[in-house]
Amino acid sequence: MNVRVGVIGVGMIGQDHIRRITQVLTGGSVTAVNDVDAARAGQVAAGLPGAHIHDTAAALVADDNVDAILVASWGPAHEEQVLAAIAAGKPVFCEKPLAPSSAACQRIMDAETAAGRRLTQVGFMRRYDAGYRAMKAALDDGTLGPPLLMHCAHRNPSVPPYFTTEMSISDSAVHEIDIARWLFGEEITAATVLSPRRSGQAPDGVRDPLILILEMAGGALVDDELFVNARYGYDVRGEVVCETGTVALADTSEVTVRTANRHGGRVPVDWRDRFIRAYDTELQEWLDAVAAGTSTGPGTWDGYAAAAVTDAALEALRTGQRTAVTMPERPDFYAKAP
Ligand code: NAD
Ligand code: ISE
Repeated sequence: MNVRVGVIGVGMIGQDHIRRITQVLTGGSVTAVNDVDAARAGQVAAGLPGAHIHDTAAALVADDNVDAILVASWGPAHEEQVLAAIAAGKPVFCEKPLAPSSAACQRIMDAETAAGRRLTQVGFMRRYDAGYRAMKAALDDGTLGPPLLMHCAHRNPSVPPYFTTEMSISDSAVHEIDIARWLFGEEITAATVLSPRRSGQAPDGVRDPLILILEMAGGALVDDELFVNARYGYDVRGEVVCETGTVALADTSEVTVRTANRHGGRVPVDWRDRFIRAYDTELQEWLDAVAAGTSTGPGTWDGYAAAAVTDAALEALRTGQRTAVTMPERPDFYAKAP
């Protein structure tokens, strides 16, 4: 089956996903686009023969030539667009965050539960990265013993002008929040945010770097350095310390060059560069699942749980206090696959 995809939001990642669906992956085509920036929608559609430009996201969702929806608009627009897809009974891939608050994610969960079918996949692409997958296999294997700590770093060279201190949590740290839940197979129970000396490279009003500390249900601690104006490149690190060993993400450089008594490698330019294969695998598996009428990847519960932790971390950022995560038990409808 060829899955006809309608894309809402054709900015940086929307265009990158269109490129991979049309040029890299199999089993999908892009038949419609929508963006509040009509000129941008027109430019992108010009490169997609036969694709229809819709004035509204609702019209795109209703299009009979669209089997599935890819939402890559800004976070605050996600809720309405995902709800429209669910109401139409169409599978939807939504970029992270699923929605900016746990209350908004709860409304999506309610709608999906009422529809009786898991239709939503959230863009937590790190779960598809070869490095994180190998790390999870090493932890699940058990030979390293129980995990005690995880050290993470999330460094961006720079961020767009609209980026706020809060977005270091809601937009960036949400990836470590999801990956920690996935790696440990546990929920996060509390968050604390520390704010060290501010980098002179940070735009006015932005507190950068930050340290986020997450408490896992099983007692392990995760520390996450968020440094979104690190300048030198895009650098994502992770190491889990267990009772009898550790497992760390390897250097992503393809080669190491040695010369003149020095050695060095490449640092990725940005997230597209660092996670290119993960995005490919993520979207290929989504297309395959849509074609098969199933649902596989991180879903609405994962988007909700990440938002609940984000809510707590934002409160911790505001107050300077350790903040407990408020979250119900995982509903049966979202039970983990056996
Ligand atoms: P962007 O600003 O480059 O693009 C967003 C596009 O959405 C813009 O063209 C904008 O005009 C459009 N848009 C905004 N509101 C809209 C609405 N209501 N209806 C239709 N179009 C709308 O941003 P981006 O960097 O591409 O980010 C988009 C989303 O993808 C965000 O949720 C972001 O967090 C996520 N993202 C995920 C990753 C990842 O690693 N998984 C990386 C980058 C961005
Ligand atoms: C961006 O939205 C992403 O999701 C990237 O993966 C992340 O590294 C970056 O910090 C975010 O702004």
